[in-house]
Amino acid sequence: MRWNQRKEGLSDNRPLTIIKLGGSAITVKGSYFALRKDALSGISEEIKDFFNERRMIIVHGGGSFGHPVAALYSLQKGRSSNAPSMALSDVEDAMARLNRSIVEALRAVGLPAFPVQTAAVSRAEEGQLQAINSAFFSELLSWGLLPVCYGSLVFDNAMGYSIVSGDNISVALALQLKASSIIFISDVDGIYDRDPKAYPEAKLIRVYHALSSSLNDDWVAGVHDVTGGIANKIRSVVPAVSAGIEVRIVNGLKRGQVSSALKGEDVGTKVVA
Ligand code: ATP
Ligand code: IP8
Repeated sequence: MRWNQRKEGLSDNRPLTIIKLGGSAITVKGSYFALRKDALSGISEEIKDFFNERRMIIVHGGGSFGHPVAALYSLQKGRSSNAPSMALSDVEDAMARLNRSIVEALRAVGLPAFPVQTAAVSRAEEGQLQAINSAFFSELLSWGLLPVCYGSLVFDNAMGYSIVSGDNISVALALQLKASSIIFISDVDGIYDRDPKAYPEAKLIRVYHALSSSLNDDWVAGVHDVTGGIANKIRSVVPAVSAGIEVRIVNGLKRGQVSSALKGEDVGTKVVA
């Protein structure tokens, strides 16, 4: 059997948007296994309104499901963490549970969500995503499905395994499948000049120049975050904005922001090269 699949299905020229459902928006980070059900339902409703006019792939983060488990065993260090095999099972189980809740929320509003186990379709090298079977996602899209994958433990040619962020998976899929846009949904309005939670006077940056702005060391990852938080998000989008893909970061806790981003309106932070 070859991976390069099918000839059947719909031919579809609608633009493709990758939506990264941030763990900060759909779970309570800093807690354990705490889902924000209302936010998830609201975002699902907003996504539904645009499903006819564009193709979409959902990628979600770890939030209070994957991150605390990965952090407990230092799974981001790969085999040098000496973690028991049960820890690898635990982190996949945590992410699969979150994935199920998201798939249920999307299906509840009538969206044909289709879960994809990231580890089964991807490979890493030194902690970086090295390959992802984008042809599989294409095939799902051609059947009118809404693929839902996630940041995950991925088997790694150098480290044995590592943790790959949903941010990096979003960008890799966007580049390979020639997406027109990526929308990152988090729990704040976009990129600020400093962490808005720690500094209430922080200013929102409406247009962030990813190539010329220097990353601030204060933009630390939150408790339990093993993939580098907002700083990794900014680093990971550089290849996407350089390729002309529209990238926006919006607040999933404010109703209407996801819709605005899907309409192409000026909301949150636009990241440019
Ligand atoms: P996950 O990795 O679980 O999917 P996420 O993608 O939603 O999470 P985080 O990696 O947690 O997002 O990054 C968002 C968080 O980054 C916000 O909750 C915010 O408090 C924090 N943060 C720190 N510095 C900044 C900054 N300069 N601008 C915006 N947010 C910042
Ligand atoms: O939250 C990490 O993905 P992210 C997923 O998108 C795990 O960085 C397993 C912690």
